[in-house]
Amino acid sequence: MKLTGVELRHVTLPLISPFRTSFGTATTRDAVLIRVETTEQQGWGECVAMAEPRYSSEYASSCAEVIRRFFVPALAAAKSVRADDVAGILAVFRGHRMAKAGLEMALLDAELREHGQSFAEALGATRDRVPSGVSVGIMDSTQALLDTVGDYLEQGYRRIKLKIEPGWDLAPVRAVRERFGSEVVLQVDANAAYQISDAPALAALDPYELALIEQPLGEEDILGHADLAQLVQTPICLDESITSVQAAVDAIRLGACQIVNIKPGRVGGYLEARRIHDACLSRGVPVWCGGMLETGLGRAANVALAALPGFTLPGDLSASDRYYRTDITVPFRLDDGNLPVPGGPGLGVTPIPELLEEVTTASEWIPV
Ligand code: OSB
Ligand code: MG
Repeated sequence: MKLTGVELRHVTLPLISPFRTSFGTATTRDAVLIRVETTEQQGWGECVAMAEPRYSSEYASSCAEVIRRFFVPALAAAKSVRADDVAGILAVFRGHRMAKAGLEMALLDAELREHGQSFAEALGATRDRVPSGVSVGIMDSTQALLDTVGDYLEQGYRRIKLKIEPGWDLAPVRAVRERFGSEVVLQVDANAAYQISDAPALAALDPYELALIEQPLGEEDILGHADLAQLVQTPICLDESITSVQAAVDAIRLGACQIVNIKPGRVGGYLEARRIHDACLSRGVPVWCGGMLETGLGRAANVALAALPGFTLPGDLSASDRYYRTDITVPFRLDDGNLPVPGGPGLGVTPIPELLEEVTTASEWIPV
């Protein structure tokens, strides 16, 4: 297929409730959506970078800039481009993985629609539904946290993840365990808020039988995580540190993680995400699908990815109403704690024009 134009849409969706992590508080989801037009089809992508460079160095408007200025001209120069070629063509540009991932996703959607194949089929999914986990932000009080967690458990979520930071770790974990019991699958995510000298505070979580501790230390601190893994019993899982299949293989070999969070945006796309899945599966390392508060577009692709056989732990894939009163696609709903894997061509969902219009703050057309 030949790329004939790209539309970038900046959207702002109000969150149902503020989402507080160790790196900041979000009350809205500001994202860049990407629509590609090819000679045969159109396709949608979602860039997962957030409004500010706190979780990652990329941020929404940096992605729009690098796509407009460098990526679209590079792809336009190719006579014909398949989704499989995108990463190779863009490899001359360093980094900017979230921007690359969003653009590749849109081209993959267009290509699969052309061939009548779903994301799930193309990626190698082996299931038609995936268990749904929920990520719970830092709260002002333990009572507020218990109310929130209780509500999610009642809705059927299969796994609870608590955001933690120094000073909000032992107390919330203990309170949730005491209130809801040991059967609840429980894990924590620090978003790089700790130092190796905090090992005793993290080891204090050992008695609570957490499934994992996600990204306790800095993004680049691979050896620190390997050292920490010797000091705590809870398995270490990496998120921010895993930027490629190479990074994943190295971290595993160095003993820095026992579990891997795969986020397609963070690693440069769904095709690299699948390679990480394959590498982890062959090494016996469990993986799960991370989330970035995606709209229905990114969620559709994530659910398809999470249906691959190596995704043996519930992902950060919640129903649309955990995030948004009104999603831009047909909303994803929990069914007995699972989300259905879309079966239609491409993503299997598209933005509903009126709903998309309502949340669009700016749009630009990049002709090629
Ligand atoms: O670290 O996993 C993270 C959201 C935004 C940025 C980083 C993270 C998260 C989440 C939410 O934990 C996951 C979700 O439900 O989409
Ligand atoms: Mg995380």
